Amino acid sequence: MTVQAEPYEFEFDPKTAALLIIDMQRDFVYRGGFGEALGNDTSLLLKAVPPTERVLKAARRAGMFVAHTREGHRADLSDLPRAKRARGRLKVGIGDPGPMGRILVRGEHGHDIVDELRPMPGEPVVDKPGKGSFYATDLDTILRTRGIQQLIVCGVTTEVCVHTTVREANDRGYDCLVLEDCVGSYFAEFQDAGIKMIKAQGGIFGWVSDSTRLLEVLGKGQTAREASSARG
Ligand code: C5J
Repeated sequence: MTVQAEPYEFEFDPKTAALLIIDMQRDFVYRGGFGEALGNDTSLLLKAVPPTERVLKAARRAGMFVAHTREGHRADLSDLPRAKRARGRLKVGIGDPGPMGRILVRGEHGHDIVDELRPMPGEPVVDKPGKGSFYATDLDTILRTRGIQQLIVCGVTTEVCVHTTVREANDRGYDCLVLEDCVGSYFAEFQDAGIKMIKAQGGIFGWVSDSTRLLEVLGKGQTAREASSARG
């Protein structure tokens, strides 16, 4: 399949491409969570959810492998580096009781994935203590075991966990397509710069497209498969 993208078209086979949805967690995305408590405008993240939901449904229909990540820590915070805990001099930070349970602690309501994008059985959920999805996780093993070579990336936030993951993936030999309307930042200027950086210099970290352009080709693939199975 070929998706129109920048800096040039992105070619992928749904059998060896995965949809990777990064950190679409209630605490980052929903009103009343940790992100908002820090003074951020969560609407900039929430607007990435509906297009991501459409892409998720299409990817499932196309039989693509789907994986989700969540940023967070063990309840005893034994995997929370001192530097990460101290950063920001926050009054209420990681591990403290927050509006949706203990902040960024696994098992808490706010740490889990938003209702619209709830993982289905068979879709791995990778818990990560850092910003990158490959650091201190088994994501690379999971992807390589499935023969995945390309990643279609959605999630939050664009310049933090999405960027770190795309850079890590790039160094590990994966081709990444980032869907511009399916990633979000609390800062409009970082969204803009983050997207530009990925596709600069001939696609230094990967490709950029959007949900509309991807859905067009996933939908066509679906139609072709249905027609060929109807023909027997
Ligand atoms: C942040 C993330 N922004 N998922 N996490 O702290 O991007």
